[in-house]
Parts: sequence; C-alpha cells; structure tokens
Amino acid sequence: MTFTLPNLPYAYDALQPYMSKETLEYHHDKHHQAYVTNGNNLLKGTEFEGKSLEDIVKGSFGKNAALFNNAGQHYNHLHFWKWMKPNGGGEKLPGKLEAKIKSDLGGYAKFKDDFIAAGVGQFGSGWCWLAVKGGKLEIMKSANGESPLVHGATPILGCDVWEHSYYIDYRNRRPDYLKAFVENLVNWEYVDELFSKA
Ligand code: MN3
Repeated sequence: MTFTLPNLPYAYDALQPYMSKETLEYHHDKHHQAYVTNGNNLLKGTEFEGKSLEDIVKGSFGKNAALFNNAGQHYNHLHFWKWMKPNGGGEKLPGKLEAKIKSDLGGYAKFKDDFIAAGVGQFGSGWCWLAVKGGKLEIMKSANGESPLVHGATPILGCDVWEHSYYIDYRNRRPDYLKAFVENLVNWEYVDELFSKA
C-alpha cells in the first residue's frame, strides 16, 4: 500500500476554541502530509511494500528507523483526527467502556488525571495513550512516533504532545492543552469502536 493523507473529518475551524484552524492547517496539511510523503519515499524498494500500515509500523520498528518514524506517525495521526470531534470530551462515555475504565483504571476522574499526567510526563516529543493490553486497559506514554502497537498493546485513544500539536494555541502550557483535549475534544464513540474491536 501507499500512504495517503485523509481529509479531516470536520472543518478546520470546527474544534475552536480548543484547537484552532491555524493549528489544524499546519498539523494536518504540513506535518501529517510530510509523514505521508516521506513514508512513501522510504517505503519504495523495501520488504514492506504491499503490506498493511499496521504491519509496516510493527515490522519496521527497531529495524528501519526512518521508515518507522514516518509510518508510525502516519498511523498515529490517522487515528488522532478521528479521536477528536466538535463538542466532544467529558465524562459521558459509552456504557461498557465506562465500566471497563472503572474496573481497570479506577474510574473516569482517575483516568483523566493519569492520562493528563502521562502526557505532561512525556519528556520531549511523543504521545500519551489509553490502550488495551492483555485484555486490560492501560495508560501509556511513548516517545516520537512510537505507539502501544509496538509494545504489545492496542491503542484506543491517543493525544499528540509534540509541540506542533499545541504551541500555536497554548504556547508552553501542555497541561492546559491535555485538559482541553480530554474535557472538550475526545470522540468517545470512536474510542468505543476501537475498544470493541481490540
Ligand atoms: Mn503531530
């Protein structure tokens, strides 16, 4: 397969005031596009040509760093756009997911604190995650383009904490960006869809 940049599933200004049109224009049109373009160039002539994106991400991890970084970030961003929606976030979660968060992570309030803490605690560029590992939910964090996918888990929610994701809107206030993401942007229906397949 070759990588292609999908359109955003909402208008560029749809996530304001929590994520601006300018941020989405740069983040989607420039940063994600660069991972797609570079990933396609790096894929050419490798053993990974013709494989699925998930297989490319898992197969190139630890073997082909340049390809992994771009394929990993393509995978992460494909989901990231869908992990947000206008009027999202908050604690109204689909029932089964809410129950699982309660049993595995101590409830929504603790999930929120721990997810934000993981994003704040990721030194430098990376992501914080809600993932399914061995049938249980876990909060994780990872550097650069890594995701739970290369650590034996299935990501069902992730927040991009690279500076390009928040610096236009929040400057250095990463905790405020993470709080806005959880409280106002998360598309819980999409998280639930991935949870039900994990
Ligand atoms: Mn990004």
